[in-house]
Amino acid sequence: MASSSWEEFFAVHLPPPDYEDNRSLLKEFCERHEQYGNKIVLVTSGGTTVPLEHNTVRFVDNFSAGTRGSASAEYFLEHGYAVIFMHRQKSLEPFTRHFSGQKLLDMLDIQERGPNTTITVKPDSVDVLAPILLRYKAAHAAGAILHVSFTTVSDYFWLLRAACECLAYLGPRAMLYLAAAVSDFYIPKDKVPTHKMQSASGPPVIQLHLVPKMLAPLVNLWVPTAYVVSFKLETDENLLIPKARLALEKYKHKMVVANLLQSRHHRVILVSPESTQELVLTREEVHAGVDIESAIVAEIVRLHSDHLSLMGESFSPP
Ligand code: PAZ
Repeated sequence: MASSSWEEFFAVHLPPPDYEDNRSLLKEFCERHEQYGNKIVLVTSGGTTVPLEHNTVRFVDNFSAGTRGSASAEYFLEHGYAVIFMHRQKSLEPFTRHFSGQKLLDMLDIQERGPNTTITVKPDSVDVLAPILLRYKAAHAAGAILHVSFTTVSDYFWLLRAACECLAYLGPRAMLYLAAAVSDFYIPKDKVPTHKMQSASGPPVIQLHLVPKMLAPLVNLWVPTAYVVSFKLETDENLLIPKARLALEKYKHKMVVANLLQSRHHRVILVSPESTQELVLTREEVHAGVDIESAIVAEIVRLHSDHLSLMGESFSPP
């Protein structure tokens, strides 16, 4: 499998159609919060696709639903961060994640009385809906959250770099929390057919190439003073910590949140150059619907705050 450099990747793959609009939104959001002296976290969430055709009918996808990212975004807001929520289109989003499927409709009652139809929240659902609605309204009224979305792995990288360009001005007050499941493989643009693949042409031979490791330019060039947290997913426990440590040594960022596919919603390990800390939910907590993201975010916020105290006023914008 061949691999290209990150520069080559950006030279070959065009930005997505909504790129300039998103860049303006990111710029406005970062400038506003920078002025107020706020901390901003970029939360990436959900999985990227690898299209098999330019007019895409089929694509390679991954399992991620955006549970981790959408829950984490809510906890960062609670800790006073402004949040750029960069997510896979149609994956879970903060606040609405609580009402997926038919849940919201099941909370409502409808009365049809002639021309006057009224819709109300069922009395026993008010206690569930009210606190979430209040937090949602407060975040939006304060302009504390910006949603931007991607679908393909190439869209993801364009958006990630655009966000980094804006976040660089915040120095260490910017945090990157890279929870999205980003494909390690892709098909170079010139190898992707324009139209839907035809079965009449026989079984297709698809060669995947290695995606360049974007964490290297991100940490060294795009946001060299930001607090960068990456995520590492494995399915083999024996690989998890060694690979998290390898990533830290290679990219020299602040932390890797390591998790296994099978247990990711109740167990993670926070790996930093100095320490390894396991966070595990008890059976009772899982049963009670406690989000492990509450503990992950609380710990990372604490470490970020320690880091900011250490840095003092030493940062000057690029
Ligand atoms: O979206 P989700 O909650 O189902 O899964 C979260 C996750 C496993 C994608 C995330 O915790 C993670 O590990 N992201 C990085 C994956 C990777 O190694 O590329």
